[in-house]
Amino acid sequence: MSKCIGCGVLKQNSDHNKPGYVVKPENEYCLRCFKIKNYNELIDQEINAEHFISKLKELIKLEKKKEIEFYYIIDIFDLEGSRVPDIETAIKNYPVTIVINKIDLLPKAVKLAKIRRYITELFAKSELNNANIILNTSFKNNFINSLLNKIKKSKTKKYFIGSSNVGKSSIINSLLRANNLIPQIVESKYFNTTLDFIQIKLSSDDIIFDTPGIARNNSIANLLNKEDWKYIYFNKEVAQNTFQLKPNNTIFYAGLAWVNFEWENEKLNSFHFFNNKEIKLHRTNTKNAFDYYERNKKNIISYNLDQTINKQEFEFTEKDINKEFEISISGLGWFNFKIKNSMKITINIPCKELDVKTKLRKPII
Ligand SMILES: Nc1nc2c(ncn2[C@@H]2O[C@H](COP(=O)(O)OP(=O)(O)OP(=O)(O)O)[C@@H](O)[C@H]2O)c(=O)[nH]1
Ligand SMILES: [Mg+2]
Repeated sequence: MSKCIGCGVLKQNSDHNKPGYVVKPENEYCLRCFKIKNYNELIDQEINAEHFISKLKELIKLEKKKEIEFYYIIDIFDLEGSRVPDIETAIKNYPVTIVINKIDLLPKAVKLAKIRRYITELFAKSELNNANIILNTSFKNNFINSLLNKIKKSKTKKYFIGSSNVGKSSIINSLLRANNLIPQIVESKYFNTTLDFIQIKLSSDDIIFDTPGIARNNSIANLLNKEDWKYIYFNKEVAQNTFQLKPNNTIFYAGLAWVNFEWENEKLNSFHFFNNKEIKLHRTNTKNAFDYYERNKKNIISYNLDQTINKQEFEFTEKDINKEFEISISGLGWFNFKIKNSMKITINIPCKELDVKTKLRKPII
């Protein structure tokens, strides 16, 4: 039997619990893809990250160096959480284009040249310091057309790789549309939508491959019911909220996580939050934070809540005073601020096991 055109996995009709199950052999989409496409319903199918990376390494060995290129896709809303160090190491000696996707989520006023400089600086210190960098969104024709032109310039086989949900399949479907072909790959807000390599012919000599993404194990998405992943993977520009905080104030992300702020004097300080506007922010006093969480946890969107509060603390030294920084939380967005004397910021996430990725960085915007 052939492969499912939605996720790339080999079709079979003997076991409906295994990937690729089709009710009738002539169906183009497997049952799982059919359900995602038509009912937005997921049958979980984990991808083994190690298996994918070893497959990628094997493939690299087989292909001639001049004949392949990698398009490494990253989600701008989860810049750190969507990078995959093992992939970066595997492809570093090949031509690589880093595609910073979902830039439609950034505030319209942001200058793209500034974002490009930021990303260039970020990767200059990495193994991919020779890569091309392009900014992209799957939803805007001008970006997709310029990506299409770039792809058509060389006749190499192009592999779209990266972690799950960065938008690999969405970009390829948009490229198909821009080339007057029919989009066919399944896209969704769930991790591991694409299950195997899918070969796509944009023309007889423009061949691209969609590949399975590696699930983001460090994203706060993992604390939510799958139906609630719309809070993490969304299509509207991020909201910007500024709070004038006093020391010992706390900001809640809809009860999903909260951030405590402390510093030395009683002066107010500004904190600018960038997040999905569907996740409401709430200010309270730190001494009331746990009570607030206890009172509200029934009404909030996470399911894996725990009495154990995972805390990540950020403290700053004197040399950083008055410098601007920001902290990103994988899946939630980021907030920026100016460092003050004895400032301490604590991120609280109610979970025992999940290690949500947070990062102190220079402000991106
Ligand atoms: N805002 C925004 N969302 C996007 C963009 N591209 C894709 N998405 C959304 O991101 C989610 C994942 O998209 P997919 O195309 O399925 O991602 P993928 O990288 O193929 O994921 P896997 O197959 O699991 O590896 C979906 O909810 C898409 O609608 C984009 O440019 N901007
Ligand atoms: Mg995909």
